[in-house]
Amino acid sequence: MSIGWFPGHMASARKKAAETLAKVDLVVEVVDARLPGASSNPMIDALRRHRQRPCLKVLNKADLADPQATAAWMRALVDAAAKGDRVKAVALSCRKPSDVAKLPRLALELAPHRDNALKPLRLMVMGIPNVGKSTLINALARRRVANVGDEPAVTKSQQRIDVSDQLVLFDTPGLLWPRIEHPDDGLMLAASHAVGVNAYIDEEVANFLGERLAARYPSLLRARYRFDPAGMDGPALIDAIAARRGFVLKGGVPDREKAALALLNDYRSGALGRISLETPASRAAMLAAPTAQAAAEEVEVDVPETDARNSADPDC
Ligand SMILES: Nc1nc2c(ncn2[C@@H]2O[C@H](COP(=O)(O)OP(=O)(O)OP(=O)(O)O)[C@@H](O)[C@H]2O)c(=O)[nH]1
Ligand SMILES: [Mg+2]
Repeated sequence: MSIGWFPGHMASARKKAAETLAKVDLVVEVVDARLPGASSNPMIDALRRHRQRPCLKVLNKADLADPQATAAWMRALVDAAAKGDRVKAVALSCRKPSDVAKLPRLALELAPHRDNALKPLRLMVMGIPNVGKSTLINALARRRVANVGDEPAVTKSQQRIDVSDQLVLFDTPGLLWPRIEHPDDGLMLAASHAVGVNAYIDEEVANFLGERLAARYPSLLRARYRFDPAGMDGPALIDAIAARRGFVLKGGVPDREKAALALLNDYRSGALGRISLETPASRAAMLAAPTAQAAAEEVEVDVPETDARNSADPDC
């Protein structure tokens, strides 16, 4: 299953963001610390590179992520920054004011010419949906200036907030991109509630999530649901959750839909514990493996090449 979600308001938001980029000093790209690779939007990267704007990457919701995985991501991002990419990274939780307080100083390091009242630092907060952009804006402004909510696409239009003489912020609508290349990226994004609910089927996303959790975090599953997930694939895990929770339809059939939603909600809210869906190593392995579509295209290309070889002069 390939998940995609690029509704009309995102196309307009992309256009508006491209215009506003000309008027800001840097992009604060908020990503989800539980999936920093999958939640990094290549379209945002292309927009800010086009305008040659530096980027402060915020791995937000670090309170929900596996601290070891976050440390590995930070090492990888620091290495990338050392290659002169004008990108800095920080892992934090917008729910912790002391974490957010570090941000303006880090941003100033990327735009040192904007450190006086005549030239306020202008930050454009961008990122995928539901990752905490507006929460970050409110925390930086220290008052409620933007709507927040635990669903994708709460912010539908861009908003400028003049926090002080020194700081101007732009809140922007969450952006995905028109074609998510790797199916696992779409599944990780949907599992983490960054995708509109009509763009995927809960059960399919929960099958993927369940399988990944059974492989990487069996003890968290055991602690939450009180059964041993060893050797279970996604569907078996969903069935076991349904049985354990008594989610049963008429005729004793497991209510897989309800169990799937319970698993998704338990992951999203942190009730299962601190979980990361990818590490730099797992991402590198995923990117190295051909996607099903690339494999299909390769087969299509191979056929005429073989034909051409067969019909060529055998002496050549
Ligand atoms: N646990 C945790 N939850 C967070 C954090 N930051 C934000 N949230 C929650 O994430 C949800 C989405 O927050 P928003 O600030 O509305 O996200 P957004 O990126 O502006 O979303 P859109 O406007 O829909 O693109 C809300 O329920 C927030 O309370 C964090 O650091 N940790
Ligand atoms: Mg928002």
